[in-house]
Amino acid sequence: MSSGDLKFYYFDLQARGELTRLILAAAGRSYEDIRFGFDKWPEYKPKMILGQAPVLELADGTQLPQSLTIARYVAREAGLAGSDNLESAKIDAVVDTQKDVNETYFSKVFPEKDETKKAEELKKFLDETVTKHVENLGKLKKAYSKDEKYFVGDKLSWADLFVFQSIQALLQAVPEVKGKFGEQFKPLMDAIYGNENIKKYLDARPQTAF
Ligand SMILES: N[C@@H](CCC(=O)N[C@@H](CS)C(=O)NCC(=O)O)C(=O)O
Repeated sequence: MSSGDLKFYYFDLQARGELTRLILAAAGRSYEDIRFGFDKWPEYKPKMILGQAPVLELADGTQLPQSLTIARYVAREAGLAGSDNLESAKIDAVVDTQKDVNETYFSKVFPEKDETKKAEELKKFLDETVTKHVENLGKLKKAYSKDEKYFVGDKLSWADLFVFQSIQALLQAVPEVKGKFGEQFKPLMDAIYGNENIKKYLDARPQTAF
């Protein structure tokens, strides 16, 4: 990726933007991190290709929407998306597996207004969805990597960063998740926190509600 200007537009939140920021940080890629509050969104919305954020804008003005499309693009450019087509597919499988769980939480549990129903959904999410998910991630990792840290092959990929970010976000939203992930992801978490570029970004990033 050239060092020409790259602009990343998103709310001043982690949410759907943080994965791309983490990939760019891991790659040591400079870019303009354009963050806005909800009050400024009416100014930005008409400038975004689909009226939504995040958007990555390339030096020639091309806009890419869709958080995972953007993340996959920057990961490919940064060499964090696998060394061949099969490795890329394995990485996508981990990403899509994690995405399913994130969507279950953010579409079923998080928006529920009724306290009783919310408690039921949360219990089901923790006991069934997360338990199964941890098992599934373990299966993928065992099949795709011999390394104790990474999901695919023996180097960091954007799948690792997605699982890392998703666990962090889930922990922030549902602290009870902590016990569910157990120790099996500790080597990955340690490797990510131990990555100098990522650590620098994590230490300096703005603190946001989610
Ligand atoms: N599938 C899209 C969803 C994008 C999306 O829903 N963005 C929200 C913020 S997280 C947004 O732009 N909301 C404001 C609006 O639609 O006006 C993605 O993953 O990027």
